[in-house]
Amino acid sequence: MLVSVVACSTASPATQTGVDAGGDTSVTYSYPKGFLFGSATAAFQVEKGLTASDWSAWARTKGKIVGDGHPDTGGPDALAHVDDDVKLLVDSKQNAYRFSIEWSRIYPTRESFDRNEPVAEAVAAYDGLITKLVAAKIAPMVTLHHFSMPSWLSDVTKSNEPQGWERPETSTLFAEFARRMAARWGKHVDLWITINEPLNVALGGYVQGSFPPGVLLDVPRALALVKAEARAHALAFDAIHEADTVDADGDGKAAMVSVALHQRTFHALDPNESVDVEAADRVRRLWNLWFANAIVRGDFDDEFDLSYDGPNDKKADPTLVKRADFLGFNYYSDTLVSATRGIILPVIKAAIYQANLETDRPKSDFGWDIHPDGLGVVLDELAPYGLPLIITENGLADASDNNRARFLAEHLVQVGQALQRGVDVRGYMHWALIDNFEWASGFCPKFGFASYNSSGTRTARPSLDVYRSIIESNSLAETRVAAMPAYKSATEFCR
Ligand code: IFM
Repeated sequence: MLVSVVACSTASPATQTGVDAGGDTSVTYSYPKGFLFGSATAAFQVEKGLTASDWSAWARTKGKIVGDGHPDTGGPDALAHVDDDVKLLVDSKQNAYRFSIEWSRIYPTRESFDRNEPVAEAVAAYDGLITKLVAAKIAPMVTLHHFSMPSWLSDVTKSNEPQGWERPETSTLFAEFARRMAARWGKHVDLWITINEPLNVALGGYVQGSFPPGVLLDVPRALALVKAEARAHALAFDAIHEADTVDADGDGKAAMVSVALHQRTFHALDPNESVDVEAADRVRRLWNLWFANAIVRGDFDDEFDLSYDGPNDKKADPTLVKRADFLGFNYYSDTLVSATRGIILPVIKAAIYQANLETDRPKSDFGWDIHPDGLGVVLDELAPYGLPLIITENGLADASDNNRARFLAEHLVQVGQALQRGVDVRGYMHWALIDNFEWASGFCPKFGFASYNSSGTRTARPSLDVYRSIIESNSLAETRVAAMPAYKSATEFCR
Protein backbone atom coordinates (compact mmCIF):
# COMPACT_ATOMS: atom_id res chain seq x y z
CA MET A 1 0.00 0.00 0.00
CA LEU A 2 1.20 3.50 -0.82
CA VAL A 3 2.28 5.36 2.30
CA SER A 4 3.14 8.70 0.82
CA VAL A 5 2.69 9.73 -2.76
CA VAL A 6 4.55 12.99 -2.41
CA ALA A 7 6.81 12.33 0.53
CA CYS A 8 9.95 14.09 -0.55
CA SER A 9 11.02 16.56 -3.14
CA THR A 10 13.59 15.87 -5.79
CA ALA A 11 15.85 18.62 -7.05
CA SER A 12 13.21 19.63 -9.58
CA PRO A 13 10.22 21.65 -8.44
CA ALA A 14 8.25 19.80 -11.12
CA THR A 15 8.46 16.36 -9.62
CA GLN A 16 8.13 14.73 -6.28
CA THR A 17 8.86 11.15 -5.49
CA GLY A 18 7.34 8.94 -2.84
CA VAL A 19 8.42 5.46 -1.76
CA ASP A 20 5.84 3.10 -0.39
CA ALA A 21 6.28 0.57 2.40
CA GLY A 22 6.86 -2.19 -0.11
CA GLY A 23 9.66 -0.22 -1.72
CA ASP A 24 7.66 0.77 -4.80
CA THR A 25 8.62 4.16 -6.11
CA SER A 26 5.95 6.34 -7.59
CA VAL A 27 6.49 9.68 -9.14
CA THR A 28 4.08 12.54 -8.91
CA TYR A 29 4.51 15.48 -11.25
CA SER A 30 3.53 18.98 -10.36
CA TYR A 31 3.83 21.99 -12.61
CA PRO A 32 5.45 25.38 -12.02
CA LYS A 33 3.49 28.33 -10.66
CA GLY A 34 1.69 30.12 -13.45
CA PHE A 35 1.86 27.10 -15.77
CA LEU A 36 -0.77 27.53 -18.49
CA PHE A 37 -3.28 24.71 -18.61
CA GLY A 38 -5.61 25.47 -21.48
CA SER A 39 -7.43 24.36 -24.59
CA ALA A 40 -7.38 25.60 -28.16
CA THR A 41 -9.67 26.24 -31.12
CA ALA A 42 -9.44 28.22 -34.36
CA ALA A 43 -11.99 30.61 -35.82
CA PHE A 44 -12.79 28.88 -39.09
CA GLN A 45 -13.18 25.55 -37.32
CA VAL A 46 -15.67 26.74 -34.70
CA GLU A 47 -17.37 29.92 -35.96
CA LYS A 48 -20.20 30.44 -38.39
CA GLY A 49 -20.67 33.14 -41.02
CA LEU A 50 -17.13 33.42 -42.38
CA THR A 51 -18.17 34.02 -45.95
CA ALA A 52 -15.15 36.12 -46.95
CA SER A 53 -12.52 33.46 -46.29
CA ASP A 54 -10.78 31.30 -48.88
CA TRP A 55 -11.63 28.29 -46.73
CA SER A 56 -15.31 29.09 -46.98
CA ALA A 57 -15.12 29.11 -50.76
CA TRP A 58 -13.01 25.94 -50.67
CA ALA A 59 -15.42 24.13 -48.34
CA ARG A 60 -18.31 25.05 -50.61
CA THR A 61 -16.55 23.49 -53.59
CA LYS A 62 -18.09 20.07 -54.14
CA GLY A 63 -15.86 17.18 -53.23
CA LYS A 64 -13.22 19.09 -51.26
CA ILE A 65 -14.52 18.19 -47.79
CA VAL A 66 -15.47 14.76 -46.53
CA GLY A 67 -19.28 14.71 -46.37
CA ASP A 68 -19.30 18.20 -47.94
CA GLY A 69 -19.26 19.62 -44.41
CA HIS A 70 -19.14 23.36 -43.77
CA PRO A 71 -18.91 25.16 -40.40
CA ASP A 72 -21.98 27.21 -41.31
CA THR A 73 -24.19 24.15 -41.41
CA GLY A 74 -22.60 21.77 -38.92
CA GLY A 75 -20.28 23.75 -36.69
CA PRO A 76 -20.42 24.65 -32.99
CA ASP A 77 -21.04 28.35 -33.67
CA ALA A 78 -18.61 29.50 -31.01
CA LEU A 79 -19.34 33.22 -31.19
CA ALA A 80 -22.98 32.52 -30.37
CA HIS A 81 -21.91 30.31 -27.43
CA VAL A 82 -19.17 32.30 -25.76
CA ASP A 83 -20.73 31.90 -22.31
CA ASP A 84 -21.02 28.14 -22.75
CA ASP A 85 -17.43 27.76 -23.87
CA VAL A 86 -16.06 30.03 -21.16
CA LYS A 87 -18.08 27.96 -18.67
CA LEU A 88 -16.39 24.78 -19.92
CA LEU A 89 -13.03 26.43 -19.29
CA VAL A 90 -14.01 27.80 -15.89
CA ASP A 91 -15.63 24.58 -14.67
CA SER A 92 -12.53 22.63 -15.60
CA LYS A 93 -10.22 25.19 -13.91
CA GLN A 94 -8.30 25.99 -17.10
CA ASN A 95 -6.36 29.24 -17.01
CA ALA A 96 -5.67 29.76 -20.73
CA TYR A 97 -7.58 29.62 -23.98
CA ARG A 98 -6.06 29.74 -27.44
CA PHE A 99 -8.37 30.90 -30.22
CA SER A 100 -7.97 32.88 -33.41
CA ILE A 101 -9.22 36.25 -34.51
CA GLU A 102 -10.37 35.84 -38.08
CA TRP A 103 -8.90 38.44 -40.42
CA SER A 104 -11.73 37.98 -42.95
CA ARG A 105 -14.38 38.59 -40.26
CA ILE A 106 -12.82 41.85 -39.15
CA TYR A 107 -12.01 43.02 -42.70
CA PRO A 108 -14.16 41.11 -45.22
CA THR A 109 -13.10 43.29 -48.18
CA ARG A 110 -9.92 44.93 -49.35
CA GLU A 111 -11.67 48.29 -49.14
CA SER A 112 -12.60 47.78 -45.49
CA PHE A 113 -8.99 46.91 -44.76
CA ASP A 114 -7.50 49.81 -46.70
CA ARG A 115 -9.87 52.28 -45.03
CA ASN A 116 -9.40 50.59 -41.67
CA GLU A 117 -13.13 50.12 -41.27
CA PRO A 118 -13.43 46.92 -39.23
CA VAL A 119 -16.86 45.27 -39.03
CA ALA A 120 -18.32 46.53 -35.77
CA GLU A 121 -20.16 43.26 -34.96
CA ALA A 122 -16.96 41.30 -35.46
CA VAL A 123 -15.00 43.56 -33.14
CA ALA A 124 -17.80 43.36 -30.58
CA ALA A 125 -17.87 39.57 -30.78
CA TYR A 126 -14.15 39.17 -30.07
CA ASP A 127 -14.37 41.91 -27.46
CA GLY A 128 -17.07 39.90 -25.71
CA LEU A 129 -14.99 36.73 -25.74
CA ILE A 130 -11.80 38.43 -24.55
CA THR A 131 -13.58 40.39 -21.83
CA LYS A 132 -15.26 37.27 -20.50
CA LEU A 133 -12.01 35.32 -20.51
CA VAL A 134 -10.19 38.05 -18.65
CA ALA A 135 -13.02 38.36 -16.12
CA ALA A 136 -12.71 34.62 -15.52
CA LYS A 137 -8.92 34.93 -15.12
CA ILE A 138 -8.29 32.89 -18.24
CA ALA A 139 -5.33 34.12 -20.26
CA PRO A 140 -6.27 34.65 -23.91
CA MET A 141 -3.73 33.38 -26.45
CA VAL A 142 -4.64 34.92 -29.80
CA THR A 143 -3.71 33.38 -33.14
CA LEU A 144 -3.83 35.80 -36.06
CA HIS A 145 -3.66 33.35 -38.95
CA HIS A 146 -4.98 29.83 -38.57
CA PHE A 147 -5.07 28.49 -42.16
CA SER A 148 -7.92 30.74 -43.31
CA MET A 149 -7.02 33.76 -45.49
CA PRO A 150 -9.36 36.57 -46.58
CA SER A 151 -10.70 35.76 -50.05
CA TRP A 152 -9.49 39.17 -51.22
CA LEU A 153 -5.99 37.71 -50.84
CA SER A 154 -6.64 34.14 -51.91
CA ASP A 155 -8.84 33.04 -54.80
CA VAL A 156 -9.43 29.30 -54.71
CA THR A 157 -10.56 29.27 -58.34
CA LYS A 158 -7.16 30.45 -59.61
CA SER A 159 -4.63 28.03 -58.23
CA ASN A 160 -2.18 28.72 -61.07
CA GLU A 161 -1.77 32.30 -59.90
CA PRO A 162 -0.06 33.41 -56.69
CA GLN A 163 -2.42 33.16 -53.74
CA GLY A 164 -2.28 34.02 -50.06
CA TRP A 165 1.27 34.18 -48.70
CA GLU A 166 2.61 33.93 -52.26
CA ARG A 167 1.41 37.43 -53.09
CA PRO A 168 4.18 39.94 -52.32
CA GLU A 169 1.79 42.33 -50.54
CA THR A 170 0.37 39.72 -48.13
CA SER A 171 3.18 39.86 -45.58
CA THR A 172 2.97 43.63 -45.11
CA LEU A 173 -0.84 43.55 -45.03
CA PHE A 174 -0.72 40.78 -42.44
CA ALA A 175 1.74 42.76 -40.32
CA GLU A 176 -0.62 45.72 -40.48
CA PHE A 177 -3.53 43.48 -39.43
CA ALA A 178 -1.40 42.17 -36.54
CA ARG A 179 -0.52 45.72 -35.52
CA ARG A 180 -4.18 46.76 -35.42
CA MET A 181 -5.28 43.71 -33.44
CA ALA A 182 -2.43 44.18 -30.96
CA ALA A 183 -3.27 47.87 -30.57
CA ARG A 184 -6.93 47.05 -29.98
CA TRP A 185 -6.58 44.09 -27.63
CA GLY A 186 -3.06 44.38 -26.23
CA LYS A 187 -4.41 45.70 -22.94
CA HIS A 188 -5.98 42.27 -22.35
CA VAL A 189 -3.79 39.95 -24.41
CA ASP A 190 -0.12 39.15 -23.79
CA LEU A 191 0.18 35.91 -25.75
CA TRP A 192 0.18 36.20 -29.54
CA ILE A 193 0.62 33.56 -32.22
CA THR A 194 1.19 34.97 -35.69
CA ILE A 195 0.81 31.95 -37.99
CA ASN A 196 -0.44 28.49 -37.13
CA GLU A 197 1.60 25.60 -38.58
CA PRO A 198 3.33 27.43 -41.45
CA LEU A 199 4.63 24.22 -43.00
CA ASN A 200 1.20 22.57 -42.95
CA VAL A 201 -0.22 25.53 -44.89
CA ALA A 202 2.35 24.76 -47.57
CA LEU A 203 1.95 20.98 -47.43
CA GLY A 204 -1.85 21.07 -47.56
CA GLY A 205 -2.09 23.79 -50.20
CA TYR A 206 0.75 22.91 -52.57
CA VAL A 207 1.67 19.24 -52.09
CA GLN A 208 -1.39 17.33 -50.90
CA GLY A 209 -3.87 19.66 -52.58
CA SER A 210 -6.26 19.32 -49.66
CA PHE A 211 -6.12 22.99 -48.60
CA PRO A 212 -6.62 26.08 -50.76
CA PRO A 213 -5.43 26.72 -53.38
CA GLY A 214 -5.41 22.97 -54.00
CA VAL A 215 -2.13 22.55 -55.88
CA LEU A 216 -0.70 19.04 -56.09
CA LEU A 217 2.93 18.03 -55.62
CA ASP A 218 4.54 21.42 -56.24
CA VAL A 219 7.29 21.32 -53.62
CA PRO A 220 9.23 24.36 -54.93
CA ARG A 221 6.08 26.48 -54.70
CA ALA A 222 5.37 25.11 -51.22
CA LEU A 223 8.86 26.00 -50.01
CA ALA A 224 8.70 29.49 -51.49
CA LEU A 225 5.52 29.92 -49.47
CA VAL A 226 7.24 28.84 -46.26
CA LYS A 227 9.91 31.49 -46.82
CA ALA A 228 7.21 34.12 -47.32
CA GLU A 229 5.54 33.00 -44.08
CA ALA A 230 8.82 33.37 -42.16
CA ARG A 231 9.19 36.92 -43.48
CA ALA A 232 5.55 37.69 -42.72
CA HIS A 233 5.96 36.34 -39.19
CA ALA A 234 8.97 38.58 -38.56
CA LEU A 235 7.12 41.67 -39.78
CA ALA A 236 4.09 40.80 -37.66
CA PHE A 237 6.32 40.12 -34.63
CA ASP A 238 7.74 43.64 -34.87
CA ALA A 239 4.32 45.17 -35.47
CA ILE A 240 2.78 43.45 -32.44
CA HIS A 241 5.61 44.60 -30.20
CA GLU A 242 5.24 48.16 -31.44
CA ALA A 243 1.50 48.17 -30.86
CA ASP A 244 1.12 46.15 -27.65
CA THR A 245 3.12 47.69 -24.85
CA VAL A 246 0.68 46.90 -22.05
CA ASP A 247 1.58 44.15 -19.59
CA ALA A 248 -1.87 42.62 -19.25
CA ASP A 249 -1.05 39.88 -16.75
CA GLY A 250 1.41 41.82 -14.62
CA ASP A 251 4.34 39.46 -15.19
CA GLY A 252 6.62 42.30 -16.24
CA LYS A 253 6.30 41.65 -19.97
CA ALA A 254 3.85 43.03 -22.49
CA ALA A 255 3.47 41.06 -25.70
CA MET A 256 4.91 37.55 -25.92
CA VAL A 257 4.89 36.60 -29.58
CA SER A 258 5.56 33.35 -31.41
CA VAL A 259 4.27 31.02 -34.10
CA ALA A 260 2.60 27.66 -33.58
CA LEU A 261 4.98 25.22 -35.22
CA HIS A 262 3.89 21.65 -35.87
CA GLN A 263 6.54 19.31 -34.52
CA ARG A 264 6.59 15.58 -35.15
CA THR A 265 8.88 12.65 -34.60
CA PHE A 266 10.32 11.05 -37.74
CA HIS A 267 11.36 7.46 -38.20
CA ALA A 268 12.58 5.39 -41.12
CA LEU A 269 9.85 3.32 -42.77
CA ASP A 270 12.45 0.56 -42.93
CA PRO A 271 14.86 1.06 -40.03
CA ASN A 272 17.28 -1.41 -41.67
CA GLU A 273 17.63 0.80 -44.74
CA SER A 274 20.22 3.52 -44.22
CA VAL A 275 18.66 5.59 -47.01
CA ASP A 276 15.39 5.66 -45.06
CA VAL A 277 17.18 6.59 -41.84
CA GLU A 278 18.94 9.46 -43.64
CA ALA A 279 15.70 10.56 -45.30
CA ALA A 280 13.89 10.62 -41.95
CA ASP A 281 16.56 12.91 -40.56
CA ARG A 282 16.41 15.16 -43.65
CA VAL A 283 12.66 15.56 -43.33
CA ARG A 284 12.95 16.18 -39.58
CA ARG A 285 15.42 19.01 -40.18
CA LEU A 286 13.12 20.61 -42.71
CA TRP A 287 9.88 20.08 -40.81
CA ASN A 288 10.99 20.63 -37.21
CA LEU A 289 13.96 22.99 -37.54
CA TRP A 290 13.84 25.19 -40.68
CA PHE A 291 11.29 27.68 -39.40
CA ALA A 292 12.67 27.84 -35.86
CA ASN A 293 16.18 28.41 -37.22
CA ALA A 294 14.88 31.25 -39.39
CA ILE A 295 12.94 33.16 -36.75
CA VAL A 296 15.07 32.47 -33.69
CA ARG A 297 18.61 32.40 -35.05
CA GLY A 298 17.97 34.29 -38.26
CA ASP A 299 19.58 31.39 -40.16
CA PHE A 300 17.84 31.42 -43.49
CA ASP A 301 18.54 28.25 -45.46
CA ASP A 302 17.53 29.64 -48.81
CA GLU A 303 17.86 26.44 -50.88
CA PHE A 304 16.55 24.11 -48.16
CA ASP A 305 19.70 22.05 -48.45
CA LEU A 306 19.28 21.70 -44.67
CA SER A 307 22.98 22.13 -44.00
CA TYR A 308 22.60 25.81 -43.14
CA ASP A 309 25.66 26.44 -45.23
CA GLY A 310 24.38 26.80 -48.80
CA PRO A 311 25.33 29.54 -51.27
CA ASN A 312 22.49 31.92 -50.37
CA ASP A 313 22.10 31.03 -46.72
CA LYS A 314 22.20 33.80 -44.18
CA LYS A 315 23.34 33.67 -40.60
CA ALA A 316 21.67 35.91 -38.04
CA ASP A 317 19.75 37.81 -40.73
CA PRO A 318 18.80 41.02 -38.88
CA THR A 319 15.35 41.02 -40.46
CA LEU A 320 14.58 37.58 -38.99
CA VAL A 321 16.74 36.93 -35.96
CA LYS A 322 15.18 36.91 -32.45
CA ARG A 323 11.59 37.08 -33.70
CA ALA A 324 10.19 34.72 -31.06
CA ASP A 325 9.68 35.39 -27.35
CA PHE A 326 8.82 31.74 -26.80
CA LEU A 327 8.40 28.78 -29.11
CA GLY A 328 4.82 27.65 -29.55
CA PHE A 329 4.39 24.24 -31.07
CA ASN A 330 1.71 21.69 -31.76
CA TYR A 331 2.51 18.03 -31.26
CA TYR A 332 0.39 15.12 -32.37
CA SER A 333 2.23 12.10 -33.64
CA ASP A 334 4.89 10.31 -35.63
CA THR A 335 5.81 10.29 -39.32
CA LEU A 336 7.43 7.43 -41.22
CA VAL A 337 9.78 8.30 -44.05
CA SER A 338 10.96 6.28 -47.03
CA ALA A 339 13.58 7.13 -49.62
CA THR A 340 12.32 4.50 -52.04
CA ARG A 341 8.66 3.57 -51.43
CA GLY A 342 5.73 5.82 -52.31
CA ILE A 343 5.55 9.28 -53.86
CA ILE A 344 9.11 10.59 -53.60
CA LEU A 345 8.95 14.35 -53.25
CA PRO A 346 11.72 16.55 -54.67
CA VAL A 347 14.02 18.47 -52.32
CA ILE A 348 13.38 16.10 -49.41
CA LYS A 349 13.83 13.11 -51.75
CA ALA A 350 11.44 11.11 -49.63
CA ALA A 351 7.90 9.87 -49.23
CA ILE A 352 6.13 10.62 -45.96
CA TYR A 353 3.46 8.63 -44.11
CA GLN A 354 1.45 10.14 -41.27
CA ALA A 355 -1.64 7.97 -40.87
CA ASN A 356 -2.47 4.29 -40.55
CA LEU A 357 1.18 3.53 -39.93
CA GLU A 358 2.29 -0.08 -39.74
CA THR A 359 3.37 0.21 -36.12
CA ASP A 360 2.06 -1.48 -33.04
CA ARG A 361 1.07 1.80 -31.39
CA PRO A 362 -2.66 2.36 -30.73
CA LYS A 363 -4.43 4.54 -33.30
CA SER A 364 -6.81 7.47 -32.85
CA ASP A 365 -10.07 7.74 -34.83
CA PHE A 366 -8.03 9.75 -37.35
CA GLY A 367 -5.59 6.88 -37.88
CA TRP A 368 -2.78 8.74 -36.12
CA ASP A 369 -0.43 6.85 -33.83
CA ILE A 370 -0.82 7.62 -30.14
CA HIS A 371 2.80 8.39 -29.33
CA PRO A 372 3.24 10.37 -26.08
CA ASP A 373 6.99 9.69 -25.86
CA GLY A 374 7.38 11.80 -28.98
CA LEU A 375 6.37 14.88 -27.02
CA GLY A 376 9.45 14.44 -24.84
CA VAL A 377 11.58 14.06 -27.96
CA VAL A 378 10.34 17.27 -29.59
CA LEU A 379 10.59 19.20 -26.30
CA ASP A 380 14.26 18.20 -26.07
CA GLU A 381 14.76 19.10 -29.73
CA LEU A 382 13.47 22.65 -29.21
CA ALA A 383 15.10 23.25 -25.82
CA PRO A 384 18.49 24.29 -27.30
CA TYR A 385 16.87 27.36 -28.88
CA GLY A 386 16.94 28.74 -25.35
CA LEU A 387 13.37 30.03 -25.30
CA PRO A 388 10.39 29.13 -23.13
CA LEU A 389 8.24 26.47 -24.80
CA ILE A 390 4.46 26.33 -24.93
CA ILE A 391 2.59 23.36 -26.35
CA THR A 392 -0.04 25.22 -28.34
CA GLU A 393 -1.93 22.07 -29.43
CA ASN A 394 -1.99 18.40 -28.53
CA GLY A 395 -4.94 16.06 -28.73
CA LEU A 396 -6.62 13.23 -30.57
CA ALA A 397 -9.78 12.33 -32.44
CA ASP A 398 -11.69 10.11 -30.03
CA ALA A 399 -15.47 10.17 -30.39
CA SER A 400 -16.01 7.62 -27.64
CA ASP A 401 -13.63 9.42 -25.22
CA ASN A 402 -12.12 6.02 -24.37
CA ASN A 403 -8.57 7.18 -24.90
CA ARG A 404 -8.53 10.92 -24.22
CA ALA A 405 -7.88 10.84 -20.45
CA ARG A 406 -4.92 8.49 -20.73
CA PHE A 407 -3.63 10.37 -23.79
CA LEU A 408 -3.81 13.66 -21.90
CA ALA A 409 -2.20 12.23 -18.78
CA GLU A 410 0.63 10.50 -20.65
CA HIS A 411 1.45 13.73 -22.49
CA LEU A 412 1.42 15.67 -19.23
CA VAL A 413 3.77 13.07 -17.79
CA GLN A 414 6.11 13.86 -20.69
CA VAL A 415 5.85 17.54 -19.79
CA GLY A 416 6.62 16.73 -16.14
CA GLN A 417 9.64 14.68 -17.15
CA ALA A 418 10.88 17.43 -19.49
CA LEU A 419 10.57 19.95 -16.65
CA GLN A 420 12.61 17.60 -14.51
CA ARG A 421 15.31 17.57 -17.22
CA GLY A 422 15.37 21.36 -17.02
CA VAL A 423 13.34 22.11 -20.16
CA ASP A 424 11.54 25.43 -19.76
CA VAL A 425 7.95 24.42 -20.55
CA ARG A 426 5.42 27.11 -19.71
CA GLY A 427 2.09 25.74 -20.86
CA TYR A 428 -0.04 23.03 -22.45
CA MET A 429 -3.11 23.69 -24.63
CA HIS A 430 -5.26 20.72 -25.47
CA TRP A 431 -6.77 20.51 -28.96
CA ALA A 432 -9.62 21.08 -28.76
CA LEU A 433 -12.02 22.65 -26.31
CA ILE A 434 -14.95 21.58 -28.47
CA ASP A 435 -15.55 19.33 -31.49
CA ASN A 436 -15.09 21.27 -34.70
CA PHE A 437 -14.57 21.34 -38.44
CA GLU A 438 -11.43 19.32 -39.16
CA TRP A 439 -10.60 20.94 -42.51
CA ALA A 440 -10.67 18.51 -45.45
CA SER A 441 -11.89 15.76 -43.12
CA GLY A 442 -15.06 17.65 -42.19
CA PHE A 443 -16.83 16.80 -38.96
CA CYS A 444 -15.98 13.12 -38.56
CA PRO A 445 -12.93 13.49 -36.26
CA LYS A 446 -14.03 14.45 -32.75
CA PHE A 447 -11.14 16.26 -31.10
CA GLY A 448 -13.19 18.04 -28.43
CA PHE A 449 -13.24 17.89 -24.68
CA ALA A 450 -16.91 18.64 -25.35
CA SER A 451 -19.42 17.71 -28.02
CA TYR A 452 -22.39 19.85 -29.13
CA ASN A 453 -25.82 19.09 -30.51
CA SER A 454 -27.78 20.72 -33.32
CA SER A 455 -28.95 23.53 -31.04
CA GLY A 456 -25.39 24.16 -29.91
CA THR A 457 -25.73 22.74 -26.40
CA ARG A 458 -22.34 21.66 -25.14
CA THR A 459 -21.76 18.36 -23.31
CA ALA A 460 -18.44 17.85 -21.59
CA ARG A 461 -16.87 14.44 -22.10
CA PRO A 462 -15.59 12.61 -18.98
CA SER A 463 -11.94 13.31 -19.90
CA LEU A 464 -12.50 17.01 -19.22
CA ASP A 465 -13.10 16.14 -15.60
CA VAL A 466 -9.79 14.30 -15.53
CA TYR A 467 -8.11 17.47 -16.87
CA ARG A 468 -9.91 19.45 -14.15
CA SER A 469 -8.64 17.21 -11.39
CA ILE A 470 -5.06 17.35 -12.66
CA ILE A 471 -5.20 21.15 -12.87
CA GLU A 472 -6.95 21.54 -9.53
CA SER A 473 -4.46 19.42 -7.64
CA ASN A 474 -1.58 20.56 -9.87
CA SER A 475 -0.39 17.02 -9.66
CA LEU A 476 -0.28 13.87 -11.66
CA ALA A 477 0.90 10.61 -10.15
CA GLU A 478 2.31 7.95 -12.44
CA THR A 479 0.32 5.41 -10.42
CA ARG A 480 -2.86 7.25 -11.40
CA VAL A 481 -1.92 7.15 -15.06
CA ALA A 482 -1.07 3.47 -14.81
CA ALA A 483 -4.52 2.75 -13.37
CA MET A 484 -6.33 4.43 -16.27
CA PRO A 485 -8.09 2.16 -18.76
CA ALA A 486 -5.78 0.86 -21.48
CA TYR A 487 -6.05 2.43 -24.95
CA LYS A 488 -8.56 0.90 -27.32
CA SER A 489 -7.04 1.28 -30.75
CA ALA A 490 -9.51 2.58 -33.33
CA THR A 491 -10.22 0.19 -36.15
CA GLU A 492 -12.33 2.45 -38.36
CA PHE A 493 -10.88 5.78 -39.31
CA CYS A 494 -12.20 9.21 -40.29
CA ARG A 495 -10.53 10.28 -43.53
O1 IFM B 1 -7.49 20.81 -36.31
C1 IFM B 1 -6.12 20.94 -36.53
C2 IFM B 1 -5.69 22.36 -36.25
O2 IFM B 1 -6.37 23.28 -37.02
C3 IFM B 1 -4.21 22.50 -36.56
N1 IFM B 1 -3.45 21.50 -35.90
C4 IFM B 1 -3.86 20.12 -36.03
C5 IFM B 1 -5.33 20.02 -35.66
C6 IFM B 1 -5.79 18.56 -35.78
O3 IFM B 1 -5.60 18.11 -37.09
